[in-house]
Amino acid sequence: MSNQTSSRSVRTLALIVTLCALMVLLSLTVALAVAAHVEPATNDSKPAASSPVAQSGTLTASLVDPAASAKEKTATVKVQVTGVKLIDPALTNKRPTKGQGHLHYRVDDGPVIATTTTKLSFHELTSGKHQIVVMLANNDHSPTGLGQTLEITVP
Ligand SMILES: [Cu+2]
Repeated sequence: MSNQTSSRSVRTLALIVTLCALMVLLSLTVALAVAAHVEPATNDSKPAASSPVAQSGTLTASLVDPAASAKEKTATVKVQVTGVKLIDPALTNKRPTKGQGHLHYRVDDGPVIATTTTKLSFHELTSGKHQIVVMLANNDHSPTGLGQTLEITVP
């Protein structure tokens, strides 16, 4: 009789452990999904990240007055885009569309700035060499393949 009771409590314990493991797994999945900015399921048949749109157009980026700006620890980037309309991705349901995109700016390993502005200044740059990457992104933030890397050396 005591054997039966202990085997029942072992089974109950195993069940509790299994339930706990499931809960941990579930919350991990949710945390990962949030971390990866996974979109809630929509009517879109294609996942956004795996459907980059090849844009036909040009992107030309240049530094405005680089020598004088560098002395002020500043870099001002001016971008010219042809063939693609710059549009706020929030207005597009993040669906990649040919002829639509926005810009990504990034200094060194800093955060990516996503914007439709074609002129952007970076201040308080540290002394030394910096890389500024400008690229045209699709509505889903995937790269279009158009982009340019600029370099600036702050004294
Ligand atoms: Cu983006």
